[in-house]
Amino acid sequence: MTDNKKFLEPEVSTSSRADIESLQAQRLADTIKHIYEANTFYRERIDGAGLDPYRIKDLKSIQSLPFTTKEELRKNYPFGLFCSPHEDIVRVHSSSGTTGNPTVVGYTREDLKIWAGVLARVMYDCGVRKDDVVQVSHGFGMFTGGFGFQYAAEKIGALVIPISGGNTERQLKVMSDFGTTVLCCTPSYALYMSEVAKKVGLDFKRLKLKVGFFGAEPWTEAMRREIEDRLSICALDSYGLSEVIGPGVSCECIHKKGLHINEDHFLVEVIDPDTGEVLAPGQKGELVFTSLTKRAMPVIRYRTKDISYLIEEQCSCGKTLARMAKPMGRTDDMLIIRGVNIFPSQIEEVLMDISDLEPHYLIVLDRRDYMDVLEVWVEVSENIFQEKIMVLEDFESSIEERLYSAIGIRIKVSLKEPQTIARSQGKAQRVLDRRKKD
Ligand code: DLL
Repeated sequence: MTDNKKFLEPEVSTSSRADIESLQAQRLADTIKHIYEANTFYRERIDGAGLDPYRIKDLKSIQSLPFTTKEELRKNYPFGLFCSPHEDIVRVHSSSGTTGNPTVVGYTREDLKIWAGVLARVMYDCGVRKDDVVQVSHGFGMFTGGFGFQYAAEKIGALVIPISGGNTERQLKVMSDFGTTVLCCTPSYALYMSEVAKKVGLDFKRLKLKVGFFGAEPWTEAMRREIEDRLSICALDSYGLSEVIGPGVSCECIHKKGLHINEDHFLVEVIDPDTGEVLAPGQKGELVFTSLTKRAMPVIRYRTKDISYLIEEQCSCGKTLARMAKPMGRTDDMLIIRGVNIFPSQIEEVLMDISDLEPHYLIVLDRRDYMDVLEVWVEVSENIFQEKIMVLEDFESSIEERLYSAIGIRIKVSLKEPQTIARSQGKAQRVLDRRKKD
């Protein structure tokens, strides 16, 4: 691996649409044949769809297969959808679901290499090299964040610090003493780090940090500005999910104009979440992925519940791989209040643009008189907290107006003292649902 290339694998990253699609079609055919021969669940599905698994010629044939849902993965817990013999599987991870059985994913040795490869590719293409010091502050364990970035950065040859999440003061000391140049964690944890840094008197401008790969949860452009400003870093969005492989499915380049999808390994579709209809580029809908090279646990038309759209125009970085817009949230996080659909990210975008508010908020859902009510708790900064009650009440009303004009419904805002809303060291919990199940 030479270190002066622009892209790690330019032959893939800059290939023509025709070439990438022909590679995808060939890999799709291999995947369908593999799962047909290896797993009864898939054999029945393929037979049920009337598809000949030995005659998959083009990408369109995928559309005759049904979608796969998280519920189906759960039903086949833990190893029911594995398509490689037990002795070939060397690792399992699982999703961070909080209800029911988690979804378990398996990897062969080759799958692990692919995973490290796709994530190394996007990191390298953003400038990560052998002489970098990569601090992995994602959790290590069943969550894919920690190990994913660990192996990818090692593949590049960088020095990796597998510090995991938590113990923030130690994170900062390590960052400063070891000369960390690349940070990998959730965006909410990055913000929390900036807060602790302020408390201990650490100035990020004096550190060597240059780029951060932030992901595992939705975050807005306003949050990016906040992180870049506070950490003095180029903040990039990295996306993935354990069912598909983990982090490394897609990632922004330094132009920050959408996340390049590693299309040679993952086939993407965007569908209307209600009808299942496949949507055209530019149309917003649910992301659906089919893995093209994984062996232990391939996924076919996996419904992610993540909302985004595809971007067709070529990126100025020179990569030709398709891009997806920054995911705006999950269909199951969408709130429907008085008939209006709201994503927490829309509220975040408004709040983060208002000075004198801290980037810590909680959306509280309640039910009063059989009606759902939404309230937003948000912290004010120290300087305004000292103000008189009347000033704070006026401030609340002005935020309510801003939310109303951006979202179209009245949302009550409740200002909170600094440091009172729970901080996250992993995925942030943005919604507190207090409605009684009735
Ligand atoms: O969160 C994998 C990951 C780790 C991605 C580290 C990036 C960095 P899961 O725990 O299976 O895997 O959760 C997957 O998290 O369906 C999205 O809803 C959400 N998610 C992941 N990345 C992003 C992102 C990892 N960049 C679920 N923006 C996904 C918005 C994201 N949501």
